[in-house]
Amino acid sequence: MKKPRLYSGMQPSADSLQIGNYIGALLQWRQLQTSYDAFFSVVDLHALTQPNNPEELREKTRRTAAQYIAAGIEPSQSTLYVQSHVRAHAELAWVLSTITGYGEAGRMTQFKDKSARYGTDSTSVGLFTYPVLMAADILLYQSDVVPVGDDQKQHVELTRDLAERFNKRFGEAFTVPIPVIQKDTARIYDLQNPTSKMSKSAESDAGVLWMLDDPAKSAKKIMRAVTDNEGVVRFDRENKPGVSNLLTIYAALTGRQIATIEDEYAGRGYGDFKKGLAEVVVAEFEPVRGRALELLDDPAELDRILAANAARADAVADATLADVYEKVGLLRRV
Ligand code: ATP
Ligand code: LTN
Repeated sequence: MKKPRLYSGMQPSADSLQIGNYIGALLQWRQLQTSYDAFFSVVDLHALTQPNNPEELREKTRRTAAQYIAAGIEPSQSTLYVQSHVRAHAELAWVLSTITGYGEAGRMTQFKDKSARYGTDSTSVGLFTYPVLMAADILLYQSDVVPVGDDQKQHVELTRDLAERFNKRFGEAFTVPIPVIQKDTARIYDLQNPTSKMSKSAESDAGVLWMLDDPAKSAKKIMRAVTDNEGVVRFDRENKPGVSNLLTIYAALTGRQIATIEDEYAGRGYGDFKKGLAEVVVAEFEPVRGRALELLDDPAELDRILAANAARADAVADATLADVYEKVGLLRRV
């Protein structure tokens, strides 16, 4: 039986991924890749919507791909590739943009937030059409499911609308995808500011646990994480966001229940608890970091893996694009 298709991706917006990307995305991806025909991309075209140093963007793209593999995405099993290597993304995005309403795109909250923050003159058209490119990513591969964070749900809803609209107007070309929203328990917060989401592009890195950081540095950040004065290791997101966040990380990495961890640390202080967590994090990240650095030591080999996977992606994407071009009435080049 054919496996259902799965599509997801991350922007190469930092040298290292952070533990939220690992727990909230990569751990799920790793698990899902066995039951789905999975496509995972490093969405470098999307990353162009932010200012970048060209050499650094290239490096971040390689590093992000290496971390996917190091975290257990198998490039022989899943199709792990760089978005810009597959020309069809930009081409389908153009066609989809012609059936996207101006107002419809303007209602995307991510765009509204960013344009409100920076002003329309500092907000590019690329940022405006970002969700259309994302729709192209997903639809090119006839994806059935798209695991994403809550913030991307609206973009997948737009993708569904565009797929249905196109199918109705021009004939069946696309599978209508279903968003799979990450569980709340997979959401990780900043260690210094435990009510905001941990993020690769956080302003300060004091509260961010990087996958590629020196383990001693990560341990130190955990020891310095913001907690509270109660001194009891207890999950209470509302009143104890710091401790609750540390418990979430602990539980996600060990597969243990939060209640079991609370019991283990009953009557012991935060120092002990943090030390325990630091050991867990370091033990989890050490092999991942080692493997990622090893891959990055041989960029030519990594580039070969990415090229082979891009060829696989090309085959699927080109078939969809050819069908779309035919359906909308573009003259075929003979
Ligand atoms: P940026 O700051 O560049 O937006 P980010 O670290 O917030 O980056 P994204 O690239 O937006 O991460 O997201 C990649 C994947 O990681 C998504 O599936 C997203 O839901 C997940 N993710 C990101 N941050 C967290 C977090 N703090 N907790 C859980 N999942 C997260
Ligand atoms: N916008 C997403 C990244 C992304 C994506 C996709 C996710 C681009 N294309 C296709 C799933 C499917 C983000 O910022 N996390």
